[in-house]
Amino acid sequence: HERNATGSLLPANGTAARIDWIRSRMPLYLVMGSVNCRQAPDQVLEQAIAGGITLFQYREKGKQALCGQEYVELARRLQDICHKHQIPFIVNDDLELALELDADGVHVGQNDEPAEWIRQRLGPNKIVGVSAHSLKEASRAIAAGADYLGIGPIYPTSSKDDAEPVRGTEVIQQVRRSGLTIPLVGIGGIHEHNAAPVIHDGADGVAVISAITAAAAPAEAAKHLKKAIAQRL
Ligand code: 3NM
Repeated sequence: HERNATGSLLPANGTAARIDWIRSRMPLYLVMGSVNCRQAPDQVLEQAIAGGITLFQYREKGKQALCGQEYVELARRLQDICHKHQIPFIVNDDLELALELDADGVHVGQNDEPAEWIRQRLGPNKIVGVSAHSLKEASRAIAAGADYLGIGPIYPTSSKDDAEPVRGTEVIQQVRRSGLTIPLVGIGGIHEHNAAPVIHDGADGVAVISAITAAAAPAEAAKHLKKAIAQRL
């Protein structure tokens, strides 16, 4: 196995091959930190990979979030698991950690460091993801060099304290209707029984926290989500 799941494999910026590659990673995107897990995060991630997730984001946020050395150590362990299975490892909102670990990319929200800056610091060989909650934010993120968008919250979520108002798939539809073809996932309250409309309305995949991390059997939960999505792709 290659140590870096993407790195040299990621096609050059602006090419159709790169966009296809990123899109192929969108179907089932697990976002997770220790706070979200009922079992050891390492085990949840292993099971989620066994169940078929295609991309992973380390998002260590919330009151009980790890910090300092523990935060970095968990990141390293989860990155190792991702590498072992060739799943790209994305870091949420922490450029310095991503650089230190040589992560595959960074995901930022609207209140985090600007995407232009993230792209400039990471260079062209890494993945930059941006959360967008409107067509305007989506267009700006694309201009800033985003490789993919996370659009949400699609449904009510209890995994993010400062979530924006629920918009259903409206913003995804607006983005697609305006002709933007950038790879994108829907996020927020998505589970196996409500994932299909998200894909139907234009997303390339779904990003989930609790549907997998809070499941009694994360591998089964991931498998069922994968199935619900595949029926629509
Ligand atoms: N971002 P769950 S919603 C991390 O709307 C995150 O941008 C959102 O968790 C956004 O799958 C969200 O448990 C939480 O609802 C997703």
